[in-house]
Amino acid sequence: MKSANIQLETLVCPSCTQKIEAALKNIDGIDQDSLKLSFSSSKVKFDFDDNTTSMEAIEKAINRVGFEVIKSRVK
Ligand SMILES: [Cu+2]
Repeated sequence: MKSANIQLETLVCPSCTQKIEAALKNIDGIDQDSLKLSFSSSKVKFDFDDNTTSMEAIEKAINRVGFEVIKSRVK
């Protein structure tokens, strides 16, 4: 398990977080219980299994719903 910390472009309304959350819920390999989105800081945190998915795939899923990833960190 790896833990990811993503800084998104500034989110302008709470429905943005819902869109991103919905996109991340469809990804196998993300530990859904660990998923936390902060509207006020435009950040996403979660744990994921890097044998099942990759940061690249996750970032693409975020891009697909219309948001930019500014920075991501994986530990
Ligand atoms: Cu919005």
